[in-house]
Amino acid sequence: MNKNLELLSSTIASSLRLWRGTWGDKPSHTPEKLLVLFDREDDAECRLVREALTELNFDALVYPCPIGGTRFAAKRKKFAPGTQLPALYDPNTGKTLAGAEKILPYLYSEYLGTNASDAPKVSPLNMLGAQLAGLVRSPMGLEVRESTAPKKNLTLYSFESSPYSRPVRERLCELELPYHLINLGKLQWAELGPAIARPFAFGKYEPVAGSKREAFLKEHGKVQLPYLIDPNHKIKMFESTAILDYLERTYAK
Ligand SMILES: N[C@@H](CCC(=O)N[C@@H](CS)C(=O)NCC(=O)O)C(=O)O
Repeated sequence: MNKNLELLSSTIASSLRLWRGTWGDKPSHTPEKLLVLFDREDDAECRLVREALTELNFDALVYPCPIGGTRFAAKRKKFAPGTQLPALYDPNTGKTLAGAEKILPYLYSEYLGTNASDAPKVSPLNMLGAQLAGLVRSPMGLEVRESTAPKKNLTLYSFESSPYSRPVRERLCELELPYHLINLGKLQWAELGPAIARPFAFGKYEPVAGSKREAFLKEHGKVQLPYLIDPNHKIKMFESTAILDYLERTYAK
């Protein structure tokens, strides 16, 4: 897809969700062990769960399950039997849940200490927005494409509503590439906008002390998403279009 159209439709998708999955400032306690998510990028219920993961500032090991994909079928059987997506396995509690209606209240009550009823709802309105967002991006991130399986998991720094990160997640999904998703949701107004222009950061940008964003800035000298690490080819890269090209060249058949 043309680069500008890609960005426009990804921005429309985020707008249809009213930019849910942007802020990562809920005072949750971080799960000790990484959550495992069986996910389909362009699926409405999966989108609601990924939004919650950003908002709770959680990371996850994502096993993409596009339509027609079979790469993680055995893993699913082990961790999350059944076929419903999204499916979440929480190694901290040993619980497996399938469907946003079960996963969202679980995450909120387990890690935010709120009533399960305070969690985002799988309401008709939320589902409509999530489905329309999917429609705008369809068929990207929906159906499997032939690919080479990586030996080691990739790592992606992203946040759910990021218009630049979405196409990368879609490509990872289509190619069934498992990845450690590190969500760097926004924690303050200074972080709104693209990396090259922070209209609300008056003066020098200072991330919140002790945050994942602070660690990222220390390591890279800037906070810009998406950022991909591929340990299989010793690759670390910024820039969504370069990442998409790299994934295509390296893994698509
Ligand atoms: N040209 C870059 C632009 C990336 C970019 O600006 N990403 C936004 C998120 S959508 C960002 O990093 N914003 C700064 C922040 O979140 O702190 C690309 O295509 O990857």
